[in-house]
Amino acid sequence: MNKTGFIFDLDGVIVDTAKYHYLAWKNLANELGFEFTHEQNELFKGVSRKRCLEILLDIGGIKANQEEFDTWMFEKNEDYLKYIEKMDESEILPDVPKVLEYLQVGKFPIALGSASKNAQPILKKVNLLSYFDTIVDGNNVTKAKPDPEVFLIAADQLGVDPENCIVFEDAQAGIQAANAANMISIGIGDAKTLSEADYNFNDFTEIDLKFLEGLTKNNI
Ligand code: B16
Ligand code: MG
Repeated sequence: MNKTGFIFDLDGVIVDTAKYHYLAWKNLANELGFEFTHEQNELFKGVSRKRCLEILLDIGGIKANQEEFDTWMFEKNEDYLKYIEKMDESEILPDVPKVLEYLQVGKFPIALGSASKNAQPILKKVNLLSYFDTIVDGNNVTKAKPDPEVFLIAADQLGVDPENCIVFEDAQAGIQAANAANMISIGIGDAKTLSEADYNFNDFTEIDLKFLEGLTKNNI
C-alpha cells in the first residue's frame, strides 16, 4: 500500500456547526439557570457530546444524577437537530467542494473522521455525502480525540497506511489525534491554537491544489 488517503473532520472544517452546538448548549444552560458564552464554547470544539455536558455542568456548578445527565444530553441533541434540519449547501465552508472535487477526480480515498454522532445526516443535508468513501464518527469510536482511534479506523477502512494519510482538523485535540496516529496534520483555523499541526491554513481558500499535489506525489 502506498497511496495517499485524506481524512476530514466535520465541524469547523467542512461546515460551521459549532454555532448550532453553541445555541443548543446555551439554551440548556439558560434552562438550568446560568449563562454560557462564546468563549466557553471554544472548549467544546472537537469534544464528545458527553464530555461537553460534563464541562457545561461544571461551568454551572450543577451536579446531575445519571437520569438527569441522560435527559439533558438528549434534550440538547433534539434542540441541535432542529438547527441542523434547516442546513443546506450554502453552509459548506469556502472552497471545501473545490478540494473534495480535486481529490475525487484524482481517485484519492476520502474519509470523514468526526466526533459527531450526527455526521451522516449533516453531510446529507449539505449534499456532500457522495464524496466520502467511508464515514467514521462518534458512533464508531470508544475513545475520543486526542486518542487516534477515529483516524486509525478511517485509515484502515480506506485501506491506506496511517503514515500516508493527511488529516484536516480545526481542534487542538484533533491535531493531537492525527499526530498520535502518525499522520500528516493540517490545521484549519487559528495557527496559534493549532501550533502542533504540520501545516496551518486559516481556511481552504488558502490551500493551493499544487500544495496538495506536492503532499501526494510520493505516495500515489
Ligand atoms: P454530536 P467534529 C464535534 O465535531 C464538535 O466539534 C463538538 O463540539 C461536538 O460536541 C462533537 O462533534 C459531538 O457532536 O453532539 O453531534 O455527536 O469537530 O469532531 O466534527
Ligand atoms: Mg472540528
